[in-house]
Amino acid sequence: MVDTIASGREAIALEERFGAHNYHPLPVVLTRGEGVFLWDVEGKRYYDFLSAYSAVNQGHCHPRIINAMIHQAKTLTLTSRAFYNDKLGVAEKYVCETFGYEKALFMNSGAEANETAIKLARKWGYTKKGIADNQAVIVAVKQNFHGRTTTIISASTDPTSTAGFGPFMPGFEIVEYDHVPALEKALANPNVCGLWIEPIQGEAGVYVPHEGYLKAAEKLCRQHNVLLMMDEIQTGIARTGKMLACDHENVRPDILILGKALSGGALPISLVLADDEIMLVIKPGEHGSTFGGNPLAAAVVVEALEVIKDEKLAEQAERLGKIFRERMNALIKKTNLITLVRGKGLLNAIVINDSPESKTAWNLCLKLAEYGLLAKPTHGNIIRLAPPLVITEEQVHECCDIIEKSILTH
Ligand code: IF1
Repeated sequence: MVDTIASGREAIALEERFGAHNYHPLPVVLTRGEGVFLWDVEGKRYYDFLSAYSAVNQGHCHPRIINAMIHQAKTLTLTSRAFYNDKLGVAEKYVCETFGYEKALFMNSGAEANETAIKLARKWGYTKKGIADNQAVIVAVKQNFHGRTTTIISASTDPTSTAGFGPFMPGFEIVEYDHVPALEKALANPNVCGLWIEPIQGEAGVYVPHEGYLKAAEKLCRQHNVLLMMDEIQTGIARTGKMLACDHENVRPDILILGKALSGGALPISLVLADDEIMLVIKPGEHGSTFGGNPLAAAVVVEALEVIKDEKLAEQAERLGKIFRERMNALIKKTNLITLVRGKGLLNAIVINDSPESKTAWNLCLKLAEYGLLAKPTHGNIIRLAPPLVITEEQVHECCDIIEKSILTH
């Protein structure tokens, strides 16, 4: 077993000395999670208001998910796709029926699922839409976040994601998000095979587009024979108050991209869903990954989604999200430190009334941690507030009290 550390300070020192410095974590060293709670090595309990960026929607270490994982882990964890196994087909059927698609392709990280979607859209563009070889264009939007691989950041407009990592992959056109005329223009290009968007931009600071934007995007995609590639990795799996954020506008993506809470945080699972006309453009041996669709992930994903359904976590997120935003809007009236709260379901963020370069949001998160609530700023002055969906109404109020106390004593 891995050595246990003597103190939080030692854990931080070990990461400083032996780990890449690719993150700037809050100075909290966690050792246990259960439901909405996390405990640090000194035994202090916190409400988790990040949920590992919406990967633990079902709550930390959900017993049903962990038991399914333990059972399968003792039986068979990995066969590779060189052979069949008795779990993958069952999971593929389950997710196709859950989300209403004909075919499923399991990968591991969200970035890999987005890379898969890019390859599907391009190959569909060449073989079905008749785009000339290597001329396919995918339209993406400003302030997107789809992952960290070099092809994905080729479509990024965020210098912290792109600086120093060029040269970049061609074949992406970037337009304004939440701007229908920009789509009308860009999608008219006959070389466009896909429109690649998030239904709510998480990393951009929980930016919710105007009502009707997603529906307009879907309509324009149909009109111009362009595939709607929807990245629901952070917004999906009940987080915004529906199973998918697209469900708020009854939009059906041509390519649905999922990750994170597919496993409830137990292990990396990502998934691409599409109908035969799209998914079957990839032939045997043209795409995959060692762990993609492994039997352990197959067993876990079914149980993790069953938990979402059985515990009605989408309905819970819808109801408690409204209560949360009401409380935050009431708080805004008492302080000038917060300019607005925005979000859907239990994916929300508050915008701090200071420049993104200031330390105000960071210091506020330190104060929140002191009072027992963990959150982290995104893009300087925005704090994402997204607890596991198993939180109770009483706990939402307790957390709003903590946020209020932190703001009013700041
Ligand atoms: C980090 C951000 C959030 C995602 C969407 C794809 C991916 C993500 C909509 C890639 C991943 C994570 C990555 C993590 C922090 C977090 C994040 F701040 F990076 F942008 F949530 F907003 N599409 N988001 O949100 O999935 O490959 O990570 O499994 O990289 O710091 P992944």
